[in-house]
This record gives sequence, structure tokens and C-alpha cells, in this order.
Amino acid sequence: MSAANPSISLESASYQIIDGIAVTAINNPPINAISAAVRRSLLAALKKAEEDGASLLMIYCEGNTYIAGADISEFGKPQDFPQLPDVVAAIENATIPVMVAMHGNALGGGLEIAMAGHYRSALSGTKLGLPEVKLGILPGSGGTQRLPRLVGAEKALAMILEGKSISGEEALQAGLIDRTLDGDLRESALSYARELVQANASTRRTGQLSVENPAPELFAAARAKQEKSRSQLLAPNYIIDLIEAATCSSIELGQKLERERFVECRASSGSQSLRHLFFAERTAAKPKGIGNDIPPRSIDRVAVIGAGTMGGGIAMCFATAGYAVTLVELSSDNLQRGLGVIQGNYQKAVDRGITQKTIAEEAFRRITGTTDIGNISDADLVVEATFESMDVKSDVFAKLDAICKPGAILATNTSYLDINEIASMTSRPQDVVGAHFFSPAHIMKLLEVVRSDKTAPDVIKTLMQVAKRIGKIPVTVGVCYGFVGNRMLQKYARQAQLLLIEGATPAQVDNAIKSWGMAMGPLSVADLAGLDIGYFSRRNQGIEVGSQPECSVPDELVDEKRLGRKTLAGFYGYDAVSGTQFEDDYVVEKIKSHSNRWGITRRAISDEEIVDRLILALVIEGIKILEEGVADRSSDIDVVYVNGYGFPRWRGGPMFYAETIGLETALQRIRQFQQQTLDDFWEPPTLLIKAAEQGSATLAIR
Ligand code: T1G
Repeated sequence: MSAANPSISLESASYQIIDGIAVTAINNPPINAISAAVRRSLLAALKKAEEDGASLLMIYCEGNTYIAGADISEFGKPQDFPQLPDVVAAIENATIPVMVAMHGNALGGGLEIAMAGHYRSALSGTKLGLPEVKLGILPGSGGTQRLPRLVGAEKALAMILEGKSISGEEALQAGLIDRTLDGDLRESALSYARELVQANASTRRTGQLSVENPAPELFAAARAKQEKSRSQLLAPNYIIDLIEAATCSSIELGQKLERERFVECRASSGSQSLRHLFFAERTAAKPKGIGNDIPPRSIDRVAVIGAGTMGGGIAMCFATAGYAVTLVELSSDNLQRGLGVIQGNYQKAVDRGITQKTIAEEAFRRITGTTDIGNISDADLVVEATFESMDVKSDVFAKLDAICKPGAILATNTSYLDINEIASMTSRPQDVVGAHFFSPAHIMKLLEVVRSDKTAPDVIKTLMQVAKRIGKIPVTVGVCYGFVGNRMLQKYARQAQLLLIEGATPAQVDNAIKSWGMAMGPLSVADLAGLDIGYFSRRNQGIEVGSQPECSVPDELVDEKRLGRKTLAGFYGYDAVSGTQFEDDYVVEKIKSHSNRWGITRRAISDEEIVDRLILALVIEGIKILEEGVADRSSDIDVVYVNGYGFPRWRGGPMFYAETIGLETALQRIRQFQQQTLDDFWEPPTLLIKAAEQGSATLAIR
């Protein structure tokens, strides 16, 4: 029989004495984030437990997770007292033993609280980690000082620099926790607490431990790796410094330095950008007009039409996530080739240590190939990934309409074609939707979910949920040429071409924008994708060969069979053996002759102009997309750009970037380009003018 006092309530926690043990349960849904109320509740529970003469204080959380970190939405606002480092210090210095029981996600400040406790336990399956670096910050309440004291400098460095979580079992092995728990969290934790009391367990202060001497090259190697990554964030290097400090300084000194660095990182623009994206990605998952009341359709069986590069990658996404997939091809040769590529991709993932062999084999077995489209009549979701032609797609959708069961979702992976027209080939346009994956589809995170005029809300809801299950970051967009991402990319690529004609070289354009942070330059991207793609796209749009300044050079390159990397010649030359890219004098001369042809006097163009022209082109087109309602919110456009187009995460996306430099500044620069180029494209969009006139910091003014 246990003797329990009545439970009392402390703001965001409950408190109860059971058999002389003080038990406090935090309750702050959805993720038990450390709000000011949670901090006050923890201090109140500790004070009360000491006053009550409890033999031990046990801390755990209600709901489906332990504390998953500080409340990020409080950052940037004045912080209420007590602050977390004070709470952490009070727990470590408590006069009675404190035991923390974790479950779900024990992250960031949550794990820092646990590390200040004297005993730690976790349900098996718990994920423990310090992911702050993903938000451009570092653990700010002793994490960089206590983790190395518990698990050693090397493991601490890996965990904090990568921000990856470890399992409860790994945490036990590493010395981060003392016990794994099973079954009911509260009961299992209570029985561990009773054991500790019976064994007269005393307070143990992590801060008093010292860090075992790490390998001498550990920190130098970490710094060298960091240097190579070209990251512009402050946090990674500071993390290395702080863990090194933990090996030779007192906890007080280490924590003081950590706090200073934390405050600096939190205020940095890099962290503001990453926090913007954290919420933007979660908001994008909730398309406007698709409420919680709409039930999704049930998806078990998936079919993919087309076993080419895109179809194969898409089939892998579903198979890896556990779906049974039927892959359809016209000929058995193409099917076997496609299946071979898929198997090879799984093997690569195994060789690189990304996937376990058995998991890859199981996934591959979930894919069944067929050349008979009639075999997919029971599919709940069909993703068409055939040749980008309206004729081909119309034909496929008419067939799907004839064979698929009622209620099946019919998705097309088109990049540019009109999904309203594709839907009109069926008698069920409400079930037709765009699922625009990015190449390589099994790796790239972005999925544009394209809503046609008639797509049913539950189809969107279902695809958004399926996207999350297959590890994608979905954004709902409307129908227009190129949807959000490619439509903006065209304007960006056009500026790159115009800059060449006005005076720049391919390497100058690419280097300027890469130094700014883009993963690749636009002309290297064009070479990689193949210059023939743009060539055919221009012909499909009825643009005659060489008829515009922005496309006369690439058109001529294609006519000369310089198709890009695949022919070892495009905007650049490529070494036949090593594949190394180099600026090709032949192309530079060709560009100059095209400047002449268009009567343009070449001039020296600054890197600043290159960057502004390219990025503000994205901003203008993004704003037009917003005005037209093709994207629900400007943050959705940022999510598209950072996850699909190599836009630097630490700059938050093109729209956030415009807000960061100030909308008035962006407008002025756009007006300068309008005057300088006399190009209608630079006509400032009304929404930007209005936002700037109102002095608004954001584009969300409607
Ligand atoms: N602060 C505020 N809101 C948060 C939040 C946080 N830390 N984490 C999640 N949310 C919201 C999220 O916006 C969403 O809201 C809902 O919770 C569910 O999240 C001092 C300074 C815990 C693994 O970085 O990784 O501690 O959209 O959709 O897929 O040193 O959320 O429903 O309105 O993501 O089940 C460190 C961040 C903070 C963890 C759950 N901690 N969170 O994933 O749900 S910094 C983190 C996550 C810190 C200390 C430092 C994930 C999750 P809404 P969700 P999920």
C-alpha cells in the first residue's frame, strides 16, 4: 500500500507526496516546452519538496513526451524570470536527490534539466538530444558543459554539433542515463525512485565531475571539418570551443561563457532565419481551407507509373516508408532497367551507412513491377511520372480513369503542365492532384502538392499526411506555369543569362551567388540539368530559336550539341577524365559576340549587382505568386526554396530575406533595376509597394 497525499496544482505542473517521495508532473502540451510557467512550477516543486522533507524529488511529464526544449516562440521577446540556467542550478544544488524520468523526446533545455538532476531514467524508445544547432543556437543552460562530463568530449561533440538524438538504450550505454524504464512511465519511474530511496541514494552533482582527456586531435579535426562546410552560422565553432572549455575549466566558468555565446547566437540573423523556417515548415503542413475536421482517405497500396529516374525515386520513397508499391512501365526492358537502378540506389545507401542492409532489402521487396496498367486497379494512390508531354499524360489519365477504383487519388508529377487540363481527361477531376517531387526524388525533401481548381479537400489532406510519412516537407500550391519553385527559378535563371550578355562570365555569376550562400550557381545548375531541357521548353512555349537576348547563347550551345555536363561541354568545359569544371574561353567569346549581336556594350558587373539581380528576381516573382494566391503564405515560398532549390537555410528563404533587408530597401533596389534595364519585369509588384508604404516589416499585410 502506498501512502499518497492529495495532488496539488502548481501553474503548469502537479505535485504530490507518495511514500515520502515528491512527485511532480509537468503538463504543457503539445511538447511540454519550457515556458516561464514551467520554469516557475519546477522551482516551486523543488522548494516544496525540500520544505516537505521529501526523501527525493521525481520529475516527469504528462502527455506523449518529456520536455522537448525551450519554447522557441518566446525567443526575441523579453524573458520572464526565472531563467532556465537558474532553474538548472537550483536542481543541481538541491539538498535532496532529484530523479528525472523521460519519455518521447528529451531535447534541448529538457535534457539540460535532466542532466542537472542527480539520477536519470528514460522509457525505452525515448530520444535524447541537444538539437539547438539546427536552430542556429547552442545549448544555453549547461548542455555543452554537462554532456561531456557524462558521456565524454567526443560523444558530446558529435551529439551537439550534429544535433542528432540518441535512443534510451544508447544513452544508458553512454552514461547519459542510469536506468531504462518499461511499461507505465509513472509506475516504473516511481519504483525506480523507491529503489533509490531504499539504497539511501544521495545527491550527485554532474557539474562536479571532470571530463576525461579527449584525443588530442579531436577539436582541431572538428574545426577543420567546420571550416570545410562553409557554414556562416556562429554556433558550430562556439560549440567546439565550449566543449573544449569543459575539458579544462570549472562548470561555473564554462557556463558563463556558454551563456554569453548562447545570447549572441540567439540574436544572430542566422538563428532568426532557422527559427523562421522551423515554424514555416510546420505551418506549410496546414494548407489554408483544409481544416482538422476533414478526414483523410486511407492509403495502403501505391502505384507509380513510369520507372525512369523520377518514377524510380518516387517508388523508393513509398517503399522505404513501408507502402506496397506497384511500378508500371510500358516495356519489360524499361521496367527491368528501372528496377535495377532502384536496387543500385538502395545498395549505395547501404554502402554509405545510411540504411541497414535488411531494411533496404525489405524496402526493395515491397516494389512489384508490371507492364500491365490493369494490375493497379486496387491502388489507393497512383503517382504518374511519365514523359513531360500533355499527350502522354492525357492518355495515361484517361486509362487510369477507366481502371482505378472509385476514390483512388490520381497524382501527376508534372513540373510545368496544366493540372486542370490533365484532370479534365478523367470523369473524376476532384481526385486528381499534382505531386511534384524533386530530383533525386528519394533524397530531396520538398514536395509541391498542387491543388487544381477541382481537387477535393480530402485529397489534399491525404497527400499532405502521406508526404509526412514518406519523410517529405510538403507545401500546397496552386496551378500556374512551373507552380511556385520552377516559376521563380525561370526568372532567376533569366537574370543569370542577361547578366552574361551585359558583361559577366558564367564563372563570375556562379561564384558570386555561391559566395552569397546558394548551393550551386545557376549556370552550373543549367549544365547539370542539361541545356536541352530549357531548349525544348522554350520551343514548347513557341519561342523561336535564338530570338531573345536571354536565350540566344544557350540555344546556340544546344545547336552545337553542347548540352551541359552530360556532353562534357555547356556553359563550362569539363575535363574528360576528372569531370572538373572550367571556364571555357570559347563560350566566353561566344557570349561576347552575342552581346554585339544584341547591340549591348559590355560593362564590368559587380558581384553585389549579380546577387541582387538574382535574388530580387526571386522576390518579385514570389510576391506575384502571393498576389495571385498560388501560394497560401510567403513563408510557404521560403519552404519551397530552401528545400528544393539550394537556397541557404541560414538566410531563411527569399521572402524572409527581403523582409530581413527591409521591404523599403528591396523596393528601392528593384526601382533602380527598373531604371537601369528598362525591363518590365522590374515593375515593382503592388503588394511590395503597399507593404513598403505602410512601413510593414512583413509581406503579410492582406
Ligand atoms: N517551441 C515552441 N513550439 C514548439 C517547439 C518548441 N521548442 N517544438 C515544437 N513546437 C510546436 C510546433 O510548432 C507544433 O506546433 C507542435 O509543437 C508540434 O510539433 C535552453 C534554447 C519535439 C520532435 O529544437 O524537434 O531548448 O504547428 O509538429 O512531429 O538550451 O517538434 O501544432 O502549432 O514538430 O511530433 C530545443 C524542436 C529548443 C525541438 C515533435 N528543442 N521540436 O515533433 O510535432 S531550444 C528543439 C521538434 C532549447 C536550451 C535551448 C519537434 C518534436 P503547431 P511538431 P512532431
